[in-house]
Amino acid sequence: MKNLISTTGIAIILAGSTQAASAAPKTVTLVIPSMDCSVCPITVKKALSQVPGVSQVSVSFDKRQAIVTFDDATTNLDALTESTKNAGYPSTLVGAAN
Ligand SMILES: [Cu+2]
Repeated sequence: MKNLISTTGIAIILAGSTQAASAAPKTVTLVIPSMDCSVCPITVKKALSQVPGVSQVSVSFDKRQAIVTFDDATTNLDALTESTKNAGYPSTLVGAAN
């Protein structure tokens, strides 16, 4: 049983690294209506940047939008929206590129 667990663990690690090597970066635009002053985008950007797998974040206060580039093998849309929600700014997807 112990053997089975450690073998499975190694298999997961190997599968993870293979995926990461071949993953294409994905870019999504999130709309964040609750940003109400010019400091809000800084908080939102910080929250999104801290999600593992996120490589680029651009937040527009004028448009109430955040454009996020991330590695879809490492993270996903739910993790992004969760991070802004936890920072106090619920967000939703407006469009996806790639
Ligand atoms: Cu603000």
